[in-house]
Amino acid sequence: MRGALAIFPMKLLYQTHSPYARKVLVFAHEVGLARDIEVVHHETSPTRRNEEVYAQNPLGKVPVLLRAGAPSLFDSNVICEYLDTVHSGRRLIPREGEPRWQALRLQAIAQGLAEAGSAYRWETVRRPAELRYVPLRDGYADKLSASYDWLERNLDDSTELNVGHVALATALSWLEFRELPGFRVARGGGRRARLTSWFETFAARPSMQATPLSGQTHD
Ligand SMILES: N[C@@H](CCC(=O)N[C@@H](CS)C(=O)NCC(=O)O)C(=O)O
Repeated sequence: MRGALAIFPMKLLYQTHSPYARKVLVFAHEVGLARDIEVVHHETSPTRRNEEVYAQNPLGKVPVLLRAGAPSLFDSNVICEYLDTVHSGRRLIPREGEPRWQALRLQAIAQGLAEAGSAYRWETVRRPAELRYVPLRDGYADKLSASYDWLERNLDDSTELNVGHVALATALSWLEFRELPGFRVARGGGRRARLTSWFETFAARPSMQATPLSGQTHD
């Protein structure tokens, strides 16, 4: 099953409540590499330095992939790119043509959802109350809502599974886990039935069931 370039064993600096770290682990499950990766939980926050993570990633963020005898890899996009080269199954990051651009665009939206959700959390629960800025919170809520609407219109549920789907499912799952403005119901009150149905189908996959979110942020 393994490609010639694989460097085993691999260790993943992970966080049980990170959408980005879970994206990598779900990806690993989907391509059959999960058993080759040791997963190590780390708490990270820009207000609480984690030296072990900083030693591998100067941004101080997880996920980071450690490979025997090779440099560490980050961020989640790069790690997924790497993992996709070390299995011999169907590539989840199409190598060329429109399927590639569609998969990467979906991944970009998913990353943006997680980023907007995280920024919203700073303006609602993470920053001390006196430092929160309501217009910024509302601006991030707009990004979430507009992106959910876009996905409801544009998500092509007939496309073969790709990295964009993995990124989207893990981002949506995390947004619900953190009780952020939700994707199931639009601002006008109508249900985003297509996105919801797609998510529920994906969330039932063994890769998602094997990687539940848990834990609190430590700032
Ligand atoms: N673009 C990065 C984002 C990673 C990220 O923001 N990770 C969070 C955990 S959810 C983190 O470690 N944050 C600590 C910090 O910002 O200092 C990726 O896709 O991997």
